[in-house]
Amino acid sequence: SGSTNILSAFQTSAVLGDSAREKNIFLHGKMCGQDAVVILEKTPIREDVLEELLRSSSLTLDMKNDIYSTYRLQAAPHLNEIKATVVCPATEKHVKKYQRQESFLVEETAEDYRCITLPYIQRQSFSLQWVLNILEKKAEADRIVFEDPDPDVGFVLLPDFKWDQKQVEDLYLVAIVHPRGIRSLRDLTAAHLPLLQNILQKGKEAILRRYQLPASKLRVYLHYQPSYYHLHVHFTRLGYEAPGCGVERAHLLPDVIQNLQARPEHYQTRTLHFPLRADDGLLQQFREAQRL
Ligand code: M7G
Repeated sequence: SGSTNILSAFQTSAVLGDSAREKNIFLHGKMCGQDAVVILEKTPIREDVLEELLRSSSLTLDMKNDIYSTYRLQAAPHLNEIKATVVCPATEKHVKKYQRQESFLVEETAEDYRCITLPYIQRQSFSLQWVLNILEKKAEADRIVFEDPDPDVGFVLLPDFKWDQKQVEDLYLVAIVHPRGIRSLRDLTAAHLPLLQNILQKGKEAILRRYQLPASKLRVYLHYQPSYYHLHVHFTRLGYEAPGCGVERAHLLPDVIQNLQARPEHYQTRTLHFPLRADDGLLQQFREAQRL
């Protein structure tokens, strides 16, 4: 927290993607000699500052025609913020993650997982340092919404860094599990049911207490493939289309629990489908194994 201007040192080399609808832009460039990714995003208009916004801003007429008119509204700076996310130093994989890309659906059998996916993610996946920092209270400790410290069924619930916490409309939290070594959905067995049930139950309760948002307004899910191979669960507000939350990657936690209750080895044996981006190294592996 506090005021800084590290972005003045950022030299843009490429626009990785942008969206007029989402009002964001993804940039690649250099910062202090290191590769960096910068994401700029206009934040939602908040209801709690509407009054101030309407009364205190200056208005310039753009056009008027019959009953129609458009204006430019110059809001006070504190009512018109842009959220900036910085990844520095960024790896090539980070740059690829934020680059707009065509994607392809992969059908991963249990054998594909063992022979293609697992060796690949063991060779290269994103560093888990940020996750360990959270579990060890070395970063974001003041942002924790709820923690169950139990080493077997415990987790830390905190705001996802995509959420600025200013409004509940785009609520986004992540629950990061305390036990180490559970990489993804594929590692889950019936032995993890107490962990998963604990996250679902206590996560919902904590969100109701803190944000007055009931379980009927929450989407609780895991990604497969995830970006980070330390088990974590996403909690987002129903109706909010979080960036990157396509249906193909999401597995609702209550469904995961039921699948494991019905078949303890469900996720070791089933074929799973997920999209991979054209430049994803894992896609290349599936192609080389002629599984695509
Ligand atoms: P994922 O399903 O592994 O990958 O989710 P995805 O990013 O492709 O969806 C990881 C989640 O952790 C994402 O929702 C990220 O926005 C979030 N996240 C990533 N990082 C590096 C951080 C961080 O440093 N702090 C917090 N609070 N959240 C993060």
